[in-house]
Parts: sequence; C-alpha cells; structure tokens
Amino acid sequence: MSDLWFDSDKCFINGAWIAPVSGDSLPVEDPSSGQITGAIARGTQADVDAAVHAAENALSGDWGRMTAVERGRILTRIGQLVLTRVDELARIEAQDVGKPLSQARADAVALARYMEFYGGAADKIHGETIPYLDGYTVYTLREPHGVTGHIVPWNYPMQIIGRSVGAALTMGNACVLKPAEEACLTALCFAEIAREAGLPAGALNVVPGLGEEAGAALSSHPGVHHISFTGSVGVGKLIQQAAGENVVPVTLELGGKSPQLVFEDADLDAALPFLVNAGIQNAGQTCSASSRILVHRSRFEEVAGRMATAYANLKVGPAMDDLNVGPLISARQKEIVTGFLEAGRGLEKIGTGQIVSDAPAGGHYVAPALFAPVDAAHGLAQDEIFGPVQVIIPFDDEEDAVRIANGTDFGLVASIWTDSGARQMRLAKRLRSGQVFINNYGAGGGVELPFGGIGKSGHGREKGFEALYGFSTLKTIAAKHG
Ligand code: TXE
Repeated sequence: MSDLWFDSDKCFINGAWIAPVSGDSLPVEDPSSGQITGAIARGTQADVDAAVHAAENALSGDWGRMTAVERGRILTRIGQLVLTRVDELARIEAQDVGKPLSQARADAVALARYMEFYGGAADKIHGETIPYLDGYTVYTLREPHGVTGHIVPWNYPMQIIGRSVGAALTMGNACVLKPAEEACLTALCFAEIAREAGLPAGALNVVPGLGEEAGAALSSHPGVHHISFTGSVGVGKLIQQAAGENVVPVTLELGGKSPQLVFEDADLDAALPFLVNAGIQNAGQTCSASSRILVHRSRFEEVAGRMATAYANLKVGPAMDDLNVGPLISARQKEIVTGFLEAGRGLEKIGTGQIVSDAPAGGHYVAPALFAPVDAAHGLAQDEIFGPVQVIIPFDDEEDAVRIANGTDFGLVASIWTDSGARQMRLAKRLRSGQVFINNYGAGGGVELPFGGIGKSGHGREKGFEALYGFSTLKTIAAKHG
C-alpha cells in the first residue's frame, strides 16, 4: 500500500509500532481485484496482554491525569489532522474495503466530525448535586470505566472507530482496538494520526488479528472494563458471554433488517432515492441497510416499477471507479450473499444492476437484486443478507404495516413515508426500533444522533451524548458535614 506512511504490519502499542509476538502476518486483499496488496500483523493473546498493560499504565500516568479540556483539545486536533488527510484515507479505505471512493471519503469526513463533536463535548459532561438530608452534600461524578475494548468490523471502520473510540477517549478511558482482519488499514492510520495529534502513549492501542485469536483474547481479558462490539449476532453472543465472565458491561451493535414503510399518501419522488440508496450503499454491507421496503398495496405497482428502473441503472465496479456499487468485502461474503440469492430463486426478481464489463475477474462483485412481491415470512425478508439485495412487501393497512415491520428478530432503524402527522406520531411510537425516521432515511447519519438497536440488533447506544454516558460510570458522593 503505497499511501501508508508507517509500519502497517505491526501492532500499535504504547505509542509505538511493534511487531506481533507471533511474528506472523495476515494478507491485505483489495476486494475490487482479489489481489494481495500488503500485510497486517496477526496479533494474539500476548499482544493483547501488552496492549491492556499499556492502557493501564496510561490511566495511571499522563492520560489519567489529563483534564477534560485537554482531552477535548487532543480529540479536536485529531479531527483537524484527519481533515487534512481525507483524500488519502479515502483511497486507503476504498482499496481495503472495496467501498466506492466517494463513500469512503464521506466516512473519512465523518471520522473527523466525530472527533470534532466529542472534542467539543469533553468538558460538557457534568455530574449533578442531589438535595438530601440536612447536613449532607451529595453529588455525582462521571468517571471513565478504565480500559475499554473495541472490536470493530470491516464495513465502516472509520465511522465505527470514530463513534466508539472517540467517545471512550473523550471520557478518559484508555482503549484497545481490534479492527477486522479484512480491513484494518484506516484503524492503523487513525492510531498514527492520534499519536501525531499528541495523544499520550497507551491511551489508544491497536492490535490487528483474527477474531478468534486477538478478538477473543480482548473480549475475555480480565483487565478490560467495558467492551464495545459491532458485528454479527453470533459473535455478539460470544462477546457478551466472555464479558459476563468478568462482569463487565458491553455495547453490542449487531445489524438489522430495517424497513421503510411507504403509505398511500407518501411523496414518492422524495422517497425513491432513499428507498434504493439505503439498500445498496456500501453494497448493502451496512448495519442500518434498509433491506425491506413495505408498501401500501395501492402504491405497490408504482413503487416496484420505479425501483426496478432505478436498479436497471445501477453500475457495479471497482471502488476506485466510484460507481454506485463496489465489490463485497471478501469471497466469503460473496458466498453468503449468493446463497441468499439462490434461496430467492422461486421469487420474482424485478430489478438487477449491472457489473461493468471491465471489472477485474478476481473482484467480489454481486449484481444488486430487487425481489417483489415477497412474503414477510420468507428468509429474504427475515435474515440479514449484508449484500445489495432488497425485497418489497405489500401491506393492507397501518396495522398490517406495523405487524410486518416489527415481525423480525431485529430492531435497528425504521422509516415512515407519509404526509399524515397523526400517523407519523402513532407509528414512531409503535415501531420496535432504536431509530425511527420520518420522511427520510438516516437523516444524513449525524454524529449527534444516538444509535443502537433492540432485540437481536443489540443493546447500548453509540453516537451523540448517549455514548458518553455509556463509556463512563457514575459515582455518588455523600459528604456529611454536620
Ligand atoms: O462478522 P464478525 P463477519 C454481520 C453480517 C455479515 C456477518 C458476518 O450479517 O454477513 O455478520 O460478518 C471479530 N471473539 N455483520 O464474519 O465475525 C472480527 O475479527 C471476538 C454485521 O465479518 O462478527 C471482527 O473484528 N471477536 C455488522 C468483528 O468481530 C471476534 C458488521 C466482526 O466480525 C470473534 C459486520 C470472536 N470469537 C458483520 N470472531 C454490523 N452490525 O454492521 C470474530 N470477531
């Protein structure tokens, strides 16, 4: 990777680039071509031990003594440095994740924005005083958990690092970050940028490696006081079990099957770009992807026809060509998504995107597919696919729409397209979802908006001020002074 300006095959521990104890490395693959472009460290238990130790030392050293104002300044500086490197970070991410360049660029800008937001928030988190018995003064303090573990997936490395590591550092925790083996280069870039911005040694440590090695070592480490995980439901359960052994809190963000509900009075011109983009952004490998479009039966033909036309115009190709859709992250992910497409064989496929003819043969491309009508109980309408596949499900009335929308194991994001204010308010309450959007989808992904799910989508909230409460613990102090 010619863009990198540091040792990308090492771990970042205690402010320095250190070879993994195993001496082993893992390949870096460009999903657009299938070519191996570099190597990253294969961190294991020993590296995680060293990283946790460095984090503990940071907490008892300079980092632990730093004021909130100083922490905020460092975060703000990190954000400024990220902004000077947006193009570079976007290129690195596009080649590592296979994400179309402009989408990777948006992730880099979002990373800077997280640092800006949390940098500004660092000195605005207050405890409270509590009126109590005569002769007492009672107040609360928000304190860091201590060492926080961050296990991050490959689909949005920069955004997920921004929202989780950013919030944890703001509250004065010392972090150990385990990025995904499929895509960890921008995590390493972030560590180097944080060092350049003056983050003290040990406040952030990065151990790349396999989930079952470095990831498992981190989630079960007795020196870790909070785990934040974004990834699959299966691994989320393992993380929760491991954290349970040490009785530490976890934040789990495990994806979804997010619906958009299109009612008879919806403004379809406004809705259409959201209906399609929310399904194909990052090739559908998005936790908040909208993979179910629920449409009132009276508008079914119109919505299906217009979405099918939009699909016919979708171009799929290499990330650096910046088309609508890039490749999937890996051959394995392509196999998973192809399996779902096989399961949809009996269904009516009404829209398909086109893989450009000069896309490299070794790239992990899948043509986007739109199925309609699909029964709400079908696997394609129930399981997280994590690929550019959407289904349209017709509904009869509001009651039916709510039943279908709430009828999966997940509950991350939902949106309602209707002009009726009363219906907007009713449904916003009735939908089982961590976020509900009205006449939009995602609201531009603002860093200020608390994010997280219910059900199998996980628990805990990231982003916004909520994340700062999650990455801290509350101490109550009661002083008796007579
Ligand atoms: O996820 P994993 P995978 C979903 C999506 C996708 C499926 C599989 O449906 O098709 O998961 O993707 C680390 N102990 N999402 O296999 O395995 C791993 O190294 C500790 C949704 O890539 O969950 C990586 O850093 N850590 C999701 C991270 O967990 C372990 C984003 C995620 O990998 C571990 C990604 C273990 N035993 C996938 N095993 C979302 N919510 O956005 C793995 N890891």
